[in-house]
Amino acid sequence: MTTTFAASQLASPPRPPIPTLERPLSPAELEAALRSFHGSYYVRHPFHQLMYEGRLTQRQFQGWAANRLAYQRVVPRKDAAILSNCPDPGVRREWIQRIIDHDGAEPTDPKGTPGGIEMWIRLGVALGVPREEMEDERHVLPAVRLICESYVTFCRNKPWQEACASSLTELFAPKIHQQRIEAFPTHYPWIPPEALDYFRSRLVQAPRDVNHGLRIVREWATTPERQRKVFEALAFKLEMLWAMIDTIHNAYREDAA
Ligand code: AHQ
Repeated sequence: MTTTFAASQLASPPRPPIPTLERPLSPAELEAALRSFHGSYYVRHPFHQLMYEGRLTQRQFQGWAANRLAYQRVVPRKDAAILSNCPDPGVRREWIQRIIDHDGAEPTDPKGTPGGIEMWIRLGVALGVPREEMEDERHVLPAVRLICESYVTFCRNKPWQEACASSLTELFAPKIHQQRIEAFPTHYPWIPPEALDYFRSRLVQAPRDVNHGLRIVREWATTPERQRKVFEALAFKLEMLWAMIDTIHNAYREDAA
């Protein structure tokens, strides 16, 4: 008996349902509705489950780190796109910190405080990928590059408030960073402790960034139409992250024929 798709285990969670709104939600209701999208966050993806259960191979870790650098490198570019569309100096003054967090305040020097992108490269090196092979992106898969570029295009072309809303997948990110900080020493003793530095930095930066993104969204999205756009922006980014990890998972499967 063939299994219909509907009956089969979905390869990914269903796209979060976009609420149909007869009336505007209050700011608190809007935030709660955004948080209810947690079930579509890629922390639930099989690749991340393998990671937390101690079942990833070094090769899979290396493929993940090398490909995820493409994502880390588009983050400041998408934030710059948001800044270019935002006319509010107060918002820009606060949002620009994200670019500094990723690029670093100074050109990287061995003594300086590295930015997030340099810390991610160091993560890849700690996992055994030569620095040159991280930096030249030779291992980045075409689909990963396209998926990451779609985030820049989204933030370039959408109203800046909707682009800010797409960053709110980080509502769910502290859990994913904490799980890595716990799983790596437990299951992967071969990974040096400095590999966790990036995730520790995000445990501080992500909540601060989420607080700002929520303030923007709660203030701007006061009509059913705008609230629907905010839900759609978060749903886009949830699917973008899921597509990225799907591509990495399938490219480095150990059970692939
Ligand atoms: O390292 C990450 C990061 O700097 C950001 C910025 C933020 C955004 O503006 O979209 N999202 C994000 C995320 C980072 N790390 C991801 C991970 O799994 O390590 C999670 C990701 C996110 O949840 O959007």
